Amino acid sequence: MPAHNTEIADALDQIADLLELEEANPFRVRAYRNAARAVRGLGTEVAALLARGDELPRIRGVGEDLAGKIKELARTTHLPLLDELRHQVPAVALELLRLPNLGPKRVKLLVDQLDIHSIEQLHRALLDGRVRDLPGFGAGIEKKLLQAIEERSHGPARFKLAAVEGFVGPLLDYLGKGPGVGKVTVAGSYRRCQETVGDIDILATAAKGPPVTKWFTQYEEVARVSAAGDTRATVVLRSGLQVDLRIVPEESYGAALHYFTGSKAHNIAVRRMGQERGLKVNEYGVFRGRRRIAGATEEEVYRTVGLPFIPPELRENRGEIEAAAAHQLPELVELADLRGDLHAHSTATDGHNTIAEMAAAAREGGLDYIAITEHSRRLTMAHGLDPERLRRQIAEIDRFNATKPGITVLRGIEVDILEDGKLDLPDGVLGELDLVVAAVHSRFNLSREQQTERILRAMERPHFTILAHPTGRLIGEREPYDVDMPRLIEAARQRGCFLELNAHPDRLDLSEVHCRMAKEAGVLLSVASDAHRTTDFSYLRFGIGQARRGWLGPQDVLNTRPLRELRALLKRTTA
Ligand code: DGT
Ligand code: CA
Ligand code: CA
Repeated sequence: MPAHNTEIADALDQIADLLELEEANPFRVRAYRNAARAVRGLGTEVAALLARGDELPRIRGVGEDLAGKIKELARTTHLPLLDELRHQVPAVALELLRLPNLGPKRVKLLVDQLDIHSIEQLHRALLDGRVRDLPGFGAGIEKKLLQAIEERSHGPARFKLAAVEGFVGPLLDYLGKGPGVGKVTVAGSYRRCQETVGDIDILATAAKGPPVTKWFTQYEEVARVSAAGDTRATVVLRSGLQVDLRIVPEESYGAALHYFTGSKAHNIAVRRMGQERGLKVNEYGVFRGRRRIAGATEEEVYRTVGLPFIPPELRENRGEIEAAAAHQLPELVELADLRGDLHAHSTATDGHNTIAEMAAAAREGGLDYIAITEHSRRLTMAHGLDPERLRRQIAEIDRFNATKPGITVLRGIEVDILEDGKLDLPDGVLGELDLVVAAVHSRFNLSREQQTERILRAMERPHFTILAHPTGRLIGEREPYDVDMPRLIEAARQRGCFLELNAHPDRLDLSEVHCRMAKEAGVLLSVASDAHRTTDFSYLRFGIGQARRGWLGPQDVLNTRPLRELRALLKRTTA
């Protein structure tokens, strides 16, 4: 059975960790790490490439031997080397490596110096204060480890929406071919486009349930069957993702879809609306006494309780029911409304494609303009631009636009907001640009007051246009920095500048709540991909999901504007 790229990459990372624990040659360790990163970033499944008879793309630092191992992993999900290494290291080391901040070096110290043989022992050692005094540890790491161990007992982690997407499509296709299956749809938090999902909920219609649940449990990606009955089943896929399937008759489809889409809070509020009319609403239909009066479609369910259809992204009981009852639901923005993308990188800094390639991909995707916004010099790791290189890029963009490429490339920058709120490039060169996207990339741990002041000061700079990824969070990895968002929004309103809704699936930054706050203040949002390669423009769809959850309509989004209108809005900030 072929492996997914994420599985291959995890295996390569694990080999690197284990080699490092064994104090293997650092170059060998690094080769595995590089290979893992490269495989994770590939746009196509390695297994699919091999199945077509194509070769692996060339990966820097990956020689023939390692490429052979990647292929073997792709084909079989197994590698004798990995099994061998796993036997050589103590079992607890593997578990410890999964905790945050614990790499091979620290794991070795814990095992050798504190004689840790289980997570429980580590927990006790942390509580006793014995860990923080080890070299290379400290109070910060102590706190993070305690937190992680305590969170482990609160059940499995949630999955990012984008990570789940790849599993949903093939599963729906498979179920669609099941015996007697009519409709198949995904419901739950996934349908509501929540940024993370706990599990996948799938609804299928069929006259007879048992053959369908059997078909479901036989899906090749299933690792474990947790429950299988006549009309429902729960499985865990090889990725660790849980999937719940419900099978209902056609006449209950709408009611069941409504029920399993949730959210629970929305369901309860709708049920209450029904009760006020003497109706019972559940997953089988809407009933007056014992008579079913609705249930085949969601529209029907809503209509019987006196409401128009409510889009899934709004179903959180955050005022959507009241708005629907008053016929004041917002018109929600759609992917097709976007005319451009105002945050993208190229090979000049840490992107993987040239400006021409990025522009061609964006045009293919139906966009009329993109802004190239490279990092600034402070980000040396990303090879950030200094004024001289930025001016060269401006000239390059002008030459490119002069070739009439069928899309307009705007001259931008993603300039660093320095610790003191100054921007990382002088006003002179910033004034030569069409827009200045500014972002915090350092000192995430300032106090709320200091962080807010820092950003407010940056917003006051003469050419500041858009605050990129406004809270700096990485979903599941880095908490947002502490900042007074209502104050930033108010400042943006007064200043006439904009906030970004970064659509990268690891970021989705701004949150839906802050999106709605910005909308209410009249501050436009730039829904932007932060593309580092041509395929990344597809991230815009995640940004649109988040925008819809934030009640945004086309008018609330900066980059739904045609180019001419956009230029006028940008001028407000750069002139
Ligand atoms: P998740 O999986 O944690 O990301 O979030 P959901 O919303 O997908 O929740 P899940 O999978 O537990 O249940 C799917 C839907 O089923 C949920 O959105 C609403 C509905 N549901 C589940 N439990 C209840 C309940 O006790 N009452 C009501 N009214 N609805 C429920
Ligand atoms: Ca769910
Ligand atoms: Ca569920």
